[in-house]
Amino acid sequence: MLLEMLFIKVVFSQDMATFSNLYIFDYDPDIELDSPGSDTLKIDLDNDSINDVLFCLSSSSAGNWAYIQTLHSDCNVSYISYYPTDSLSGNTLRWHSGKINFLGEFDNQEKIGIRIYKNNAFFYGWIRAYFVSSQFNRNLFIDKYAFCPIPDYPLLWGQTILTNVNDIGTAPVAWAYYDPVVDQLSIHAVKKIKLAKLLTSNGIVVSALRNVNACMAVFNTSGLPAGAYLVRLTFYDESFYTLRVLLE
Ligand SMILES: [Ca+2]
Ligand SMILES: [Ca+2]
Repeated sequence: MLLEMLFIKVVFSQDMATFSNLYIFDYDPDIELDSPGSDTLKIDLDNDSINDVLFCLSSSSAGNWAYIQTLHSDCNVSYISYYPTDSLSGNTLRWHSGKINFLGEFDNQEKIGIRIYKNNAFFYGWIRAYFVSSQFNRNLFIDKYAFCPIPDYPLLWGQTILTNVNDIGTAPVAWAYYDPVVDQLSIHAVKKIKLAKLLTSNGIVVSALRNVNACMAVFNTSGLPAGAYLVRLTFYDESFYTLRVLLE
């Protein structure tokens, strides 16, 4: 189960990267770590194919300890417990590297800030983790994370999903990737697609994929003239989303 989730996550988040100024990834269901030593979760926040942090548990006589570990020297973590209103780029936070344990706040939630240094700038992101009591122990859950690819942006922890503070745009519901070499237009969405229609800019349906039941739908574009097209998505909650795509 966990392996399957991780696989989905990796494929999904890599595709998420290119089309937004704030990437948000919300695990559904949340990732649960409950086995010290064997259960781990690696996250590549900035989507550059280099994992940035790892979550794991380690057992002790007092129960499981939860750890977050930075996986390279340009990544730091901070706990936001004491300065909840300051931005991640503010100077009140202490940034750590290596393997650091965390306990959760009073509500069993841990607000984790992430800072990545590259191209002579800092980039910020955040992770929400929490604990749930299980028998005599606490299991760790990773709920969601976000990353802002704008250098030095004063991102708030929890922006935008948890606080609804939304001054730099939300993550897209869906996005497209067109590969002219294999004549494929892939549509990726944050929730399962029920129906995907490819339409000309005049609204004429060129192709329709029904009962997709996945977060990705792939159109074969061979033989289609170059130009602007629309992709109309219907989800299982009956909401719609329309994307404009260019085929060359
Ligand atoms: Ca990375
Ligand atoms: Ca979640």
